[in-house]
Amino acid sequence: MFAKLCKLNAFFTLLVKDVITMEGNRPQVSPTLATIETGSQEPEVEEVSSGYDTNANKEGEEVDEEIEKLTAVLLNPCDNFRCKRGKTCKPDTDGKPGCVCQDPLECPGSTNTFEHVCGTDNKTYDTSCELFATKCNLEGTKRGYKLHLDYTGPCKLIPQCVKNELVQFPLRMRDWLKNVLLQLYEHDSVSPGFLTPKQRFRVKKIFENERRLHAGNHSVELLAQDFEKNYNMYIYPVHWQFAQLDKHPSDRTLSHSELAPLRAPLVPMEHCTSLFFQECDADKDKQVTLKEWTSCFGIKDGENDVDVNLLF
Ligand SMILES: *[C@@H]1O[C@H](CO)[C@@H](O)[C@H](O)[C@H]1NC(C)=O
Ligand SMILES: *[C@@H]1O[C@H](CO)[C@@H](O)[C@H](O)[C@H]1NC(C)=O
Ligand SMILES: [Ca+2]
Repeated sequence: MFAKLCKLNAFFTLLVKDVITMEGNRPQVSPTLATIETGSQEPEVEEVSSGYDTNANKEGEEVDEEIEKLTAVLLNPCDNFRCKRGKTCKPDTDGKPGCVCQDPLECPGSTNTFEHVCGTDNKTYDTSCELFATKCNLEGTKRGYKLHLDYTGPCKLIPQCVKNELVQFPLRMRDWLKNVLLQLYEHDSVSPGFLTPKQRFRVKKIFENERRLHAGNHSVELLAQDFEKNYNMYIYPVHWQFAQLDKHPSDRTLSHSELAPLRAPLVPMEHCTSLFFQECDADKDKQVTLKEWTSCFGIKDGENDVDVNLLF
């Protein structure tokens, strides 16, 4: 029972929008899927942010360029004006830019099936653009309120997750997080930029540890054994993943939309994903705190192993 674990998050946009997939607990970087817009990656800005630098002493040429830019803005007030997903910019009668719901029919069509998404209404949308545009147009209705992106790919029958499988899920995921970091470390050694110096320092210790379990298709028993034996190696990877997701905002809790980049590509491949994240929110407040997260992965709080200083 070693289905693929697939992950995609903000961090991996560094890998030129690659996806890290995982077969038999061995992560592989594959340049196949385009980033899937789950919505949480981008702050929901509605303000103009064209960033004119008014202080600088500009040379003539630059001034010309600025004037050209300003003229363009006057002609098309929607240039550089960003709207949140599902909306599009439209100038009002005074020519001021504003955001209105996008017509789902105006979304660019999908170029391959990877771009399809399944909504919480169990309906397949051609692209995430179509889903969010649909949601926007339903604003104020119950159906609109309940519509979210459930997972990437077309809707399909997701088998129920049974207790025994649910127990195995964090074991494999924990091992996989460690392997993803180790792989980033190796990429970073060839061309720096995949890890920050602080991250690199942490992962180096795991990488150089002779006793570590190497990536492979390991049995659940071996994974459990290794967790007991090499417990310390798993602490940072679990914190690292939390920090990668906790960015909108960085408040040490994960909302549904912050979890989405990890959850959405994983659900169609790992049928226990949804239940796992549901159960992870122990107090059912729809937010996964650092304590809840680490506890889901077996990190012990009692011995100061849950450490906010490891969130980088
Ligand atoms: C992993 O090993 C199990 C048996 O130990 C086997 O059934 C499964 O097909 C293997 N998966 C991969 C991806 O090699
Ligand atoms: C969701 O849609 C898929 C594909 O149409 C179907 O196989 C599945 O049974 C549906 N799931 C639910 C819970 O209705
Ligand atoms: Ca957060």
